[in-house]
Amino acid sequence: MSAIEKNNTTHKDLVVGLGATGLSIARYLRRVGIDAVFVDSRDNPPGIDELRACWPDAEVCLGALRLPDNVDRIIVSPGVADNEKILKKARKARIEIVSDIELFAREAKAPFAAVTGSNGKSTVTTLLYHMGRAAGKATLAGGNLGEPALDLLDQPQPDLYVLELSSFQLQRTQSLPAAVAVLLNVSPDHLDWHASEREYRNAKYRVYRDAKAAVVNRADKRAIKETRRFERLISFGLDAPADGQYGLRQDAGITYLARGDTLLIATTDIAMYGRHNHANALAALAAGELLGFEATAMLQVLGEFPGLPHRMQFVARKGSVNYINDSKATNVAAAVASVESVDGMIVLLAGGLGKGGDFSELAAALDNKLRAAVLFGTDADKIAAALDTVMPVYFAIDMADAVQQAAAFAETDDTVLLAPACASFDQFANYGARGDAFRVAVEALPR
Ligand code: UMA
Ligand code: ADP
Repeated sequence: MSAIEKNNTTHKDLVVGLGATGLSIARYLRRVGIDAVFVDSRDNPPGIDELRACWPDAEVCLGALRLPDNVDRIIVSPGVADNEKILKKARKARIEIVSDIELFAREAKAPFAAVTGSNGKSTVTTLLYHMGRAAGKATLAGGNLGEPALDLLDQPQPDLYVLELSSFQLQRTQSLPAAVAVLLNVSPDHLDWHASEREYRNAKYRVYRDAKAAVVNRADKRAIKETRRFERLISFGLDAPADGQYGLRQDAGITYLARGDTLLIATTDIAMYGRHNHANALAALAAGELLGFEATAMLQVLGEFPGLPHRMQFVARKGSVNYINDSKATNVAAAVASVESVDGMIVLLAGGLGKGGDFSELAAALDNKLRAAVLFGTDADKIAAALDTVMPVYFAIDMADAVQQAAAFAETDDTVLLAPACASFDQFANYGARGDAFRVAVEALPR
């Protein structure tokens, strides 16, 4: 029985959103015996059938976000922006507003690592998951990665949780006593949700607030400031590392991941592709050290883990041209990292929902590297306005059209790179569906 139920039998929560998070909140409240009412602005939200199955008499209000009377606390799904009227009203009425992550942090009985950043979160979270297991610890991973955090609490208690956290989740989390907090990088994103870039950045830095140890990116001055209080702090970066820190070192023309002066693994022996993944590997090694993982176990994972699908994933070589799927490059900084990871000329496929991003940085990264750009989706024009200073751009009606045009522009040994710099929701269910459409279109090309 939960503390709330013991002390106050009339306590009622309002759950906003009936997607993956809303459902996990429903399952959690059911487990601990707290009453709740559910709202979603959609008439037919994705989780409605499952809610009815697990909580048949649940009170549900669909089609608009109305604030019912007599709710004591609001648990909000991450996709619901802070400027929604319902949340403004609740703040005025001084009703507590929390994320599922806040509830997780209050309930979790095992230590957890918290991983955030604008890009690389899923990769580092998954690396830490595999490293934890290779080091002999029962490890569970979830959060923004896919499996909602509260669902992890319904599984046998592990030695360690690894949570991927988005800025949306962090913004509504007041207490987060992570065993280790990792902030990978901060670049503008989600400016359609956050009130300002400053608010977005502040949400990211919250990851450090109550943590016991921290991993910091040496290139981020503000992050360095935010982590001054930590006694247990390790930095990572793509420069040469000082004693006890992680970075890159050269030896006899070979680049290595290194800890201080010690060479750990040649970058060519890492199974993941791309320079940004060297940064991700270094951050994971630093976090793993703070979590007590053995170096040999962590290095074995780096030699074997090929990266997640839709992140710099090699699809095929057709007609002497390489096709790479980086559909998860959903913001400008991620697409810049993909472009910088490719040697040689690129035919870029990009477009979708730009979320207020500044595409001029993409143009700068593509200078002297762009054979052609084929653009699609809602913000294709905005990207075109930035890129046509670099090369002429072309427009496609769908992914099959985009891939066919790209194949015609590409020359021997070029790379056709899907790195959209945008979210996918205008044309696809998600970035995975967009990457799958790319793969299918590439497979349909002649050999
Ligand atoms: N929505 C409505 N009306 C509502 C509630 C939601 O229209 O009343 C819309 C939202 O605007 C959004 C969509 O429904 O477009 C999904 O929102 P949600 O909060 O219900 O999302 P969940 O299904 O719970 O999934 C969320 C994360 N999604 C978001 O933050 C948008 C998932 O991350 C995460 O895996 C899941 O919780 C479990 O923790 C996905 C994501 O895109 C991968 N995250 C963003 C990113 O990585 O950039 C932050
Ligand atoms: P996230 O979960 O933060 O979206 P992912 O690990 O899924 O991060 O990677 C998403 C995309 O971000 C990749 O496909 C790549 O384009 C880019 N990326 C990954 N790691 C980094 C990094 N450390 N710095 C910059 N870009 C990165």
